[in-house]
Amino acid sequence: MGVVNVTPDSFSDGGRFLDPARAVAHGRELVAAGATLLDVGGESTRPGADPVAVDEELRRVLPVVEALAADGAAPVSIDTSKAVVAGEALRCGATIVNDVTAGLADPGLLGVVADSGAALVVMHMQGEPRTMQRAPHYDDVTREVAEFLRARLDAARAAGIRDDALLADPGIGFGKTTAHNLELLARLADLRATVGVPLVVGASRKSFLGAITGDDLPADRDDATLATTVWSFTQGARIVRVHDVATSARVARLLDVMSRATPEGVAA
Ligand code: PMM
Repeated sequence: MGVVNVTPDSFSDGGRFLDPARAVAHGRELVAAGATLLDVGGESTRPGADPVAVDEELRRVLPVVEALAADGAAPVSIDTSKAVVAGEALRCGATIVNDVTAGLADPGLLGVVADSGAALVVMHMQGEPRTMQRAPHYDDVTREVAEFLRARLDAARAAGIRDDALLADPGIGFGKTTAHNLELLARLADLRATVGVPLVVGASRKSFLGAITGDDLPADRDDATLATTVWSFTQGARIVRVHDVATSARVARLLDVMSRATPEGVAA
């Protein structure tokens, strides 16, 4: 899943693709680099970010969703917590809603997804972006994230979303310390087994990687991100959400071939 942030303030690429034409061109580059999904977002969720008004979010994302969906080269996901934005983006051709609040921020969102037959990513976050990194606390981060995701998946099913249209995401960096992020990654296979739907992992360029490697700039964290791609896929994740698609897509192909290798050659 390639990231297309149409925002002035995202942590790694804020302001680079605020112009719709540039965002569309970037999405097309990500597909050429091997993305099989595109995630378009118009509201930054970085720690401390301010909320964006619905009109502004619509103005940012709709032309980009419409153009990329019309290309038909990769399904388009809309990264939003607002039911109106989700609904309009689905009308413009998006087929997946990626909600970092798992349907909690806007009570109408799950119904909009259900009515359209779209897929839904429910993500775990402790707190809200403005304050989530102040003092995150868990007794057992993996258990608590799994319980939250299971409850939100049940809410999605109760709203009428099909089971095979559901995905879950532990929300790396969302109300979590470096230790919490590392433990979630270490126990990803357990999380996958407990949650019971395909997992999305978004570790790309996040600050916990810099805390380990010493890379202060997000754009210098792509090799660290690649390590999380390999780890996530081998631990059972289905999708990784990344900024640098080319390296993760190449590695994903290689992992797929290796996983199918037999003494007679690579199984179909
Ligand atoms: N991370 C960001 C935004 N949206 N969605 C999901 N499902 N998972 C994530 O980890 C996630 C997300 C923040 O990263 P960005 O500012 O580079 O988009």
